Formats: sequence, structure tokens, C-alpha cells
Amino acid sequence: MLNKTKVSDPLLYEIVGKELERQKHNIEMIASESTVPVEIMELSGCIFTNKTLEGYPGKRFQAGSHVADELEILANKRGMELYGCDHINIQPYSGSTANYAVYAAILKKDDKVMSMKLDQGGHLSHGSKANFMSRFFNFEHYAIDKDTEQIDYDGLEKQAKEFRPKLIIAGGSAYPRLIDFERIAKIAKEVDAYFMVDMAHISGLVAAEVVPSPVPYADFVTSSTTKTLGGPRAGFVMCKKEYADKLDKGVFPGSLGSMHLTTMAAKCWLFEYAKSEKFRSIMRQIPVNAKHLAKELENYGFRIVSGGTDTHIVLVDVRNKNITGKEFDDALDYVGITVNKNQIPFDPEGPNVTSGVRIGLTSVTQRGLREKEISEIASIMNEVAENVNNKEKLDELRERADKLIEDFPLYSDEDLKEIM
Ligand code: DSN
Repeated sequence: MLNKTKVSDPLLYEIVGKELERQKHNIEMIASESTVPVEIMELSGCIFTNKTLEGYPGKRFQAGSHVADELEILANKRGMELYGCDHINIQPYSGSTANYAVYAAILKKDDKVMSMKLDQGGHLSHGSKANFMSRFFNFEHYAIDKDTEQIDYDGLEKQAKEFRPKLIIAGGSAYPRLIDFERIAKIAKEVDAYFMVDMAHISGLVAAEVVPSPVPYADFVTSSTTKTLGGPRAGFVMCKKEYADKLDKGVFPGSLGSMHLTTMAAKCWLFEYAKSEKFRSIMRQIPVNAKHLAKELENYGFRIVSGGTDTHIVLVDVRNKNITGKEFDDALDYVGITVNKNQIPFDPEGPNVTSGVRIGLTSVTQRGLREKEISEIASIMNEVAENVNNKEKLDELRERADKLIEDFPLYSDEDLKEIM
């Protein structure tokens, strides 16, 4: 794939090669990451990159669109079949821009929105003060219950009745449990609000019917394609039939410009691949691996936020080990296990230090790791936590981690020839 770059820009080729080596030897456990099929990389760089296009099939602003029309129509059809939705728009560049498109479709300046708090599992684009959307809309955040560390649905209902939002958002990036979409949809209906689910993290699990789908309940469902779905760096959004026009206008011209036809091609391939038994069996294994890791870490004395997981995410409170999330994240990175420091609910630490780490099981499951290997990872993690400042011990653990992942190649030799 990079034969020409190898000659024209050896320095850049070397940097890409170094990243390949890093990924080969690392145990990647960042919850928003996945190891994508090579076709995703091929299509993400395909000839459609030369084409600029705005609008929708049959209503384009640039000529020469008939082939791209075929692509968008096919990708839409495959996406709608996969999720059983009334309408899909696959032009968003990411999960965040899919969210912005929904805001553009239905909200006016200063409208009220309710979403989960970022430091309790929500997402930046759901109205965090740090995100520019908070300057345009009036966001209030619902909380999770202090004891269960799961959404406080009664509290959400009470708050919605008082606040009367125009939109309620469910979903986030560090919430490991199932969300009761039906219940929130009912609350939204009662207060005459739209209901949007950001299913970015779980969209692969939803596609494989491993976790319940929000599609029957939500007016709008947004997603990125990079997480459990394991696709290109892009997004998409679905809605009920009655909002199709509004949504399409919210995407273009409401919030985005010309579409990225390359990642659209990759999404088209992905939506078909996600119907295969190969994909579905990987998705089934992900929560099995996640539950196993949670149990093992608990046995080593870590506290698992919310007491477990139903998805690919394990959120771990590391305070029992007398370390911070940052210290654990740094030490794990040193030994070749990549996670991210993450605030836990009601965290006394800020986002740069944190009391926890978020661990994702998608990539390792795609590489073929099962319970036996997950036990070894838990054991290494525990020793790392107990030796964050012991370089000699960490070097030993690094060898153990490398030996473990060696048997589960990132890509086959044949694929590697295509990649580089
Ligand atoms: N939202 C960020 C995450 O979940 O890691 C990036 O996708």
C-alpha cells in the first residue's frame, strides 16, 4: 500500500513503519480502538479521494457524481439492513460530527438538552463545558447513582420533568453497562423531548445483536465507526422516517461540507462485513473477555466501577493500589499494554491525573485473545500496579507482555505486505 511513499518519502515511511511495529508488539486496550480489516485501509485511501461532492444522490452540487451516487446508495442500503433503521446518513466524518448534525437538525440556539456528565461516562460533544456546543445550547447533565454507579433513571425522570429539555441524549464513552433505552425514550416522550442515543462505543455489539439496539426507541442514533464496529475513522447517523429530511439538512448543509467518499466506501464494505458470522463471533467474545478481565482484576483487589461490565469496557478504580490512573496508565504503557487514564464517577482527581483507567477489549479479542490470555494480562496488570516505580520489575513484565502478544499477530504476513 505504501510502495510509492517508501521511495518518495522514506522518512515518513519509516514513521509509519514504527507505528506498525508499536502496534504489533503492544497489547492495545484503549476502548475506542480496534484492529481493522485491511480492506478498511485500502478503501480509506482509494480513488474516491479525488472526488469532491456535496448534496445527496440525485441532488448534487458538483457534476460527475453518478458513480459516487451508486456508492452512497449501496452504503445506505447496507447500513439500513444492518441496523434495521428507517433512515441513515453516512456522510458524518466522525461520531462527534454526527452528534453536531443532530443538533443542527432539531435545535435552536439556547435550547435545553440533557445528557450524561463527561466525568461520569458521557462524551465531550454532549455539552461538556470544554466543547463549543456548550456555548450554543443549554446543557444540563443527569447523574449516575452513587451506590450502583449506573444511571439513576428516577433522578433522570424527575430532572427531565423540571428542566423540560428539547433533547435527551443517552450514551457515552466510559459507561460499561447496558442503558435502558426504552425507559429513557418513555421519559423523553412524557416531556415532549427528542431522544438521541450516541452508540459510538457499542455499535459493533449492537450490529451483532450482542447488546440491545437503541434503534427501535430513539428518534436519532449516532455513531462513530472506529470502536467496536472496527471500521474507518468516520461516523454515521440514523433516524425515524419522519425526521429524515430534517436530519439530512442538519448534516449537509447544516453542519458539514463535502463528504469523504473514501471512508464512505470503507463504511460500505464494513456494513456488509458486520453481517458475517466471523464479525458476529468476535463481537460475542468481546463482553466475555471483558467480564473475565473485570473478575480477575477484582480478585487482585482492584475495584471495578459499577461492579462489572456488559460491554467491551472495564472501568477500574485503582485507588486500592495506592496509585493514580495516570501512574498506572504510564507504567502499563511502559510494559506495552495501552489503556487510558479515566476519571471514575465522583472522582476526587482531575482528568489529567484520575483515579481510574478505562480498559477496552475490542482489539485484543480481534487478535484472538481469549480467557486464558486475559488472565495473564490481569496478572501482569496487577504486578505493574504494585511496581509502578520499579523499573527492573517493569522490564521483566514488558518481556512477559511481549511474549504473550507474540502468538497473536496483529495481521497475517499476507496482510502485512498489503499494509506496508
Ligand atoms: N471519545 C473518545 C474515546 O471514547 O476514547 C474518542 O473516540
